Amino acid sequence: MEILKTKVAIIGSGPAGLLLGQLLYKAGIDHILIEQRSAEYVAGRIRAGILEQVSVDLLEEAGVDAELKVKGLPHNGIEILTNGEKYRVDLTKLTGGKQVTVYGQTEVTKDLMLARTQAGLSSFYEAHNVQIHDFYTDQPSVTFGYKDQKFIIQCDFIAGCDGYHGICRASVPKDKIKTFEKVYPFGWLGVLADVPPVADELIYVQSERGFALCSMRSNTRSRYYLQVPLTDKVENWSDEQFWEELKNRLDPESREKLVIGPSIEKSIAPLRSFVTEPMRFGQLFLAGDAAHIVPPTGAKGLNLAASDIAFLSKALIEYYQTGSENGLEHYSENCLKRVWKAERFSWWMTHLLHRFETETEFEHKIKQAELSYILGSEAGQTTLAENYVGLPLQKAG
Ligand code: RFL
Ligand code: PHB
Repeated sequence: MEILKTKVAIIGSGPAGLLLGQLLYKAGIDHILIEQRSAEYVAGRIRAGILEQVSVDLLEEAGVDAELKVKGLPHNGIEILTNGEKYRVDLTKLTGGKQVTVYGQTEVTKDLMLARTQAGLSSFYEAHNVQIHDFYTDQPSVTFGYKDQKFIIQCDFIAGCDGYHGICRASVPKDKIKTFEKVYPFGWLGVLADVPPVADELIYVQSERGFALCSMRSNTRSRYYLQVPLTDKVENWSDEQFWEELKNRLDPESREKLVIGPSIEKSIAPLRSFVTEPMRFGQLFLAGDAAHIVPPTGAKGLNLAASDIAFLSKALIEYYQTGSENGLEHYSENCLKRVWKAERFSWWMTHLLHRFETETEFEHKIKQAELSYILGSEAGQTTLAENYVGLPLQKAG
């Protein structure tokens, strides 16, 4: 067994783990990253597409925003289509100048992985049997297999950035953790295609046939989603069927403008709301999807991972630079305040824009009235816009 020593062991090489690694590196704090998948697999995953300003600022602070500055598309508004009518929510006007940036999670991941390679930072991809130990003591450790060798990392802290299915949250004793969950009775069928987007801005579609979303990755690459029953299988959806159904959910103008083409990726993602309390367990800190999941309707998943890392990186840097544990002690509280607000917003957008099989005609009418109120009132639109561009990071301590 080879013994390694470091300050922070980071489990998981998604956006949360990579960003934490980069920020610690910038601050001169030694760390090791352990990932169970291959680097190619991690870099190839197609997921989120919208960055809040808070996330863009953090990527700038981490020194990995060169590509983002060139290729990111600033968006000042979104459109919502309901009852055959399109409404524009002017995000920038309603929030005193804020905007969001279209830049794929795939690109964020690639930029961070490249920076890591260039800095020669220590990473173990394709690690197997990753286990964490003794995190309620001041001598936590991580064990894993890599190639034919066994490793133990002795560290001060473990950052659990290993996503919803990871081992970090699962290693916490049941009596020390509380989880909150809501599973939705439908999923999103997503298609990525090299065709120009149907419109300059994202269109969120509420229709009698179910929700749809027209998004993009660039001016030549589109990302579209359809609400589908959980029982649907991706292999039973041909490209033709996908485009046909998307057209059925759009307004005549967009239907006319839609450019279709072969899919380069197609997948179904289930929708879930999930929160873990607390997010700190001794020397183990959970961040990102390891601690919480949101349905993608509010575009918050990746952004929440980034804001957790903003709190965690600052707390660790403060600890190593001054010896103060203030940030570490308030980590859970600081994150969870923002997490619950993003959970509420994502749940509300999901509830408002999707068709639920179980909803009564009365509930359906009430939802239509709520959407009509929100879109018809500046106060209503401001609520939506403020949450969509991202709430400020507020610190408790
Ligand atoms: P990630 O990206 O899931 O990364 C976790 C990493 O940990 C690794 N791992 C382990 N490593 C070592 N040992 C173990 N035992 C391990 N177990 C797991 C995994 O291989 C992985 O590399 O979590 P992170 O960093 O917290 O980032 C969060 C975001 O990825 C996530 O919130 C968003 O992508 C969610 N999400 C979406 N969010 C949006 O805002 N808009 C979207 O359109 C959107 N689409 C999606 C999504 C998530 C999806 N998942 C999780 C299935 C579509 C999908 C399909
Ligand atoms: C995406 O482009 O993948 C995307 C955009 C906005 C969302 C969800 C996903 O709300």
